[in-house]
Amino acid sequence: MKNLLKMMMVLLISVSFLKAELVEQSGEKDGYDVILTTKKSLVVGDNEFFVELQKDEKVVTTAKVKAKFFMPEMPGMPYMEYEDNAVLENGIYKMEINFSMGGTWQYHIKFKTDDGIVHTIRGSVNL
Ligand SMILES: [Cu+2]
Repeated sequence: MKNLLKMMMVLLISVSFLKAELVEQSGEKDGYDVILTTKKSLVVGDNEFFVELQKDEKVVTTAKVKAKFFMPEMPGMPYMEYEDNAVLENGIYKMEINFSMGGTWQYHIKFKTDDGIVHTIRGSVNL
């Protein structure tokens, strides 16, 4: 009986590991490589997102980065959005985004570079 319980625990744990899906997306805009990641799978509530910016394979740490995550209006649900300005930590821009529900959230990540130009990259995540 004890062994069965142990086996079920192991199964449960491995299933939850399989379900843990980290965000890892990359895109390119105006010669900049943008890498969006999370260290945990997305949840309803607060989530940390990390953005790495590179140009010509060099890390760019002088940009102003912000993100907007939003979900269009649906039957019984108004348009929702959440924005945050990133904070630079060890060469990586960090943001905290609160998701009020599961589903597909679209995002716009804007980064303003030294030349004053604002670049926008678009995508979506699921939770
Ligand atoms: Cu919704």
